[in-house]
Amino acid sequence: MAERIITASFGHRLVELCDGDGQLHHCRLGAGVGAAVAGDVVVGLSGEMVTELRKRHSLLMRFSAGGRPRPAVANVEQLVLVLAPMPTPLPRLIDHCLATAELSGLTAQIVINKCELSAMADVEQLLTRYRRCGYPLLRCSARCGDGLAELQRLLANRYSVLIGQSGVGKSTLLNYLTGAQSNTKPLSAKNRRGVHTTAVTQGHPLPDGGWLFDMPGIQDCSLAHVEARQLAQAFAEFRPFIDQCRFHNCRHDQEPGCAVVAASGRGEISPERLESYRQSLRTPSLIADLEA
Ligand SMILES: Nc1nc2c(ncn2[C@@H]2O[C@H](COP(=O)(O)OP(=O)(O)OP(=O)(O)O)[C@@H](O)[C@H]2O)c(=O)[nH]1
Ligand SMILES: [Mg+2]
Ligand SMILES: [Zn+2]
Repeated sequence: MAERIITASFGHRLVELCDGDGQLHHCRLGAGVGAAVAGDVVVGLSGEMVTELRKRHSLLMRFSAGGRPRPAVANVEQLVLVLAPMPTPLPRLIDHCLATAELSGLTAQIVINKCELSAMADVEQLLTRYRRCGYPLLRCSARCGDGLAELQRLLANRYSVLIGQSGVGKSTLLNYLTGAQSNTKPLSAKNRRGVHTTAVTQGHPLPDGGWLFDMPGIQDCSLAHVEARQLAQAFAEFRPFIDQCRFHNCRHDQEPGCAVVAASGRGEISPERLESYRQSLRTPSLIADLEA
């Protein structure tokens, strides 16, 4: 029998479960069961009560502003960061999402949607920055179909989660890939930003095997809870240099003998990524930072 997977968690210990036959049920969590998130696998079920969850092999955390990190999606292996030329990408938010993947032990793939728009020319430089960090990049357009077959191949038989700014087209891609009918909405006419259409993380089976989870657009967030050393490790291209710093507890800021700063001076680490790391360490609210 196929696995029984929690497709969404609604609070008040209410979850939606997809049974082995693809049918959806609303269930409650039994008293002995801890918090459940989308992607959890149910191994014990008594009527409409979940009595046991399988041990998770991965857990994507959500690092919201001003709070403790909270679990967001279980058992996914790859994080698909969706960008678009419109709404304008926010590099600090991209760095936040990539670091979140690294901290949660997931591989990250960047997908740039809406590639048919002429505004693509404005984001090429930014894309080069992330390619240099080693992140694979796929261009696609849910509107005109470019790159969608490749995206399908990338997701086939795997458990993946879509993450990114509101309005980049996560749910539009999900609908195409899974045949779901999730709500999608145009950008606000006033400020050309997304309008936060998707409200809860929701999983959908892919037609040829695997699952795809659609997350609400990232709102405010912060990595200020993460210890400096751990956060530096989450900036993938810093890793080869971290152990070469003079001080073991180097924060890669003003310390003498910092190998990360030296690598940035040689052009091996982008100054924007280094600055983003430093800001992530201290800011309790990314949005407050961006609006300051
Ligand atoms: N031009 C263009 N528009 C697209 C493309 N893909 C999606 N859109 C549009 O972008 C808008 C936002 O799409 P959504 O799928 O709702 O975006 P989302 O990322 O799920 O947004 P949230 O749920 O708010 O996080 C909609 O009007 C889509 O029709 C594309 O490839 N090209
Ligand atoms: Mg959505
Ligand atoms: Zn250093």
